[in-house]
Amino acid sequence: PFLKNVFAHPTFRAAAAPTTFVDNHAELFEILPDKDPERKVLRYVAETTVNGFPGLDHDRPKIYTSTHYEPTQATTLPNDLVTAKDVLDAKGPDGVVDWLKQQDKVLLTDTTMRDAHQSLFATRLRTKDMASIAADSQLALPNLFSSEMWGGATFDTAYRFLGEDPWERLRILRKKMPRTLTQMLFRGSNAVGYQNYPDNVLEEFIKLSATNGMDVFRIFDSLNWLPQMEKSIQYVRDNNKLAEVAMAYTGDILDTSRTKYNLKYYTDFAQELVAQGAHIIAIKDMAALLKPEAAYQLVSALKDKVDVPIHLHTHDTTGNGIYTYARAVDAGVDVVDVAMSTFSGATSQPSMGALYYSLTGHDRQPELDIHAANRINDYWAGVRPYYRDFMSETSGTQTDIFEVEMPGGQYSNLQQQAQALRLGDRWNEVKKMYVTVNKMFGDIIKVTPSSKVVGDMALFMVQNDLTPEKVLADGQSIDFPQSVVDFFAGDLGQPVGGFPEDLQKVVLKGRKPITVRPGKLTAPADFATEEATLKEKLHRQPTAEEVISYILYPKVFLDYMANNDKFGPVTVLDTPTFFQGMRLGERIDVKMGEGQTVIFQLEEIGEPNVDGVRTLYFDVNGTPLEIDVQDAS
Ligand code: 3PY
Ligand code: ZN
Repeated sequence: PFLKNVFAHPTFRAAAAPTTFVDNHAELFEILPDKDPERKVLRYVAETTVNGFPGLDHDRPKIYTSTHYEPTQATTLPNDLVTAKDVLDAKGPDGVVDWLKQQDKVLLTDTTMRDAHQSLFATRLRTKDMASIAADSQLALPNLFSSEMWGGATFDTAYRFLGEDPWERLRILRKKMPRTLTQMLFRGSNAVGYQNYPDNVLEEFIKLSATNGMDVFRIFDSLNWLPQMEKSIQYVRDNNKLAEVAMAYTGDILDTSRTKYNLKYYTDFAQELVAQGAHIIAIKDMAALLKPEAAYQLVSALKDKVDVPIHLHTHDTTGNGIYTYARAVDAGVDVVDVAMSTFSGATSQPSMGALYYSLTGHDRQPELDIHAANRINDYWAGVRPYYRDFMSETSGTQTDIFEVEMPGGQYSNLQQQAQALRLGDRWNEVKKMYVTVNKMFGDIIKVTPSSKVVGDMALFMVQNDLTPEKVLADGQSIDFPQSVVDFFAGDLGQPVGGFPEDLQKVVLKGRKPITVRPGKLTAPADFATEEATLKEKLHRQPTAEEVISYILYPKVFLDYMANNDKFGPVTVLDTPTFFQGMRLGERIDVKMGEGQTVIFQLEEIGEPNVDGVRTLYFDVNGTPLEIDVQDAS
């Protein structure tokens, strides 16, 4: 096997093996270890069994779902059915816009596979658990407008925490739901990241997303600054896909004392977005601040002022979700975002079933086979417990968010950051400080990544016992968090009404802020060079998707590749095993490929030797196999 490894090595094959070749490639001496995928996956299982999944308590009991799930009976969609995806494929994005305008009932977007798990359990939902239900979901819910299943934080999280290729997820789901519109959240010039990217990176990313199967791009900017969205809108249109452009909702249009983000602000903004090429306008209520009457007024005003469909997105954090949707439906909203009941509520979206039932007797009640939806929900109810370790401790309704204005997705994250800084018991202070910081910053839109800037500053001020007065007085000698400096330098764009100048001065300490679109000043990415660099690192020709992922997230991507090399296709493992490893005596079936099931049985876990190495004894399809693992405890 050693010689086989040597001969297979690209450098050796290129007949360029220098005398240091063997020194530099110690991995070739790993003869038995882990050359075939199933050995690699077994190594992952062994390591997770001994040392647990990073950040998780691995002594928790391993649970498997016991929920009964009844697959959808039908195997094909009705002949006379025309789905939104059919319309897009036949008539393009303008065809979908016309089709939407002809619908009398409110349509639904199912966010279960993106925002719901991003908001409830830190974006950890695995592709395997989505793929198992995707085809059945399409059969059960053919009248959906779309399924939001990609983008936002799912992209980096897949690589970072799940050992998964997000592009593969997109392709798998696309294939299983060929007649459902796929939808993603796209952070404008920040793409699926937290910083500004060059225009040609946005262009390439959108093109690849479209060719891999994305239909609807919900584009937003974290400061509602149109210049940060112009390019993305154009690129989506260039690919003949739907540019759904979002206005992030903040403040309260019903509060006449708050004049910055009032009804006129939103209707003017919507008109600008339509002029810029938006096919659909989304109202993105990420912090659940849109009260029912405000929804009624806002949707009515938008229906009056713009001639494109309106798609409403909210979270249920503040508990007003269903009522807000019901009033938006009264006002003629075209589409609303809901999640499968078991993935709904609190920081997630309102429940699909609850909305359906609440609109009983309403002439715009969505077209939905509620029993079929409930069957799909049974599946998700079985999946949810696998992710309990990632659920936020905070559950239920939080009406204080009406004042704090913190997005659903940020709440648990910031709380964890506070705990890491030993500020866990000062969480209420952090929340109050979040409000204070927002005021100091001039009342800005708070959504990824601007919400992160406010959160970073709030933590920093609580940690250092700072007040707004102290910050202004002593600012010249304060070393502010990097995200705060970048924000005031204009790297995220310009906030509504501009920056507060006195604070900007102390934060920047003489650095000159930019006032133009950051992408205007950013050099384009050099794809050929990036590709060559990556080729060298991977010892093979990278795909276009790998190159763009490397450009967006160089370290995250390379770490993923290294892990993938070591542990193989861990996506084949069931979720409890992926997070918990195996228990002594346990037996699992691992489907390595079509018709290729391997059975792992854990026979014995050896005591650690003097170096802390344990030997795990497995039986793999009847053959004994030992794996040594360094016990890190
Ligand atoms: C994201 O950017 O990921 C969000 O969900 C913002 O609301
Ligand atoms: Zn959201």
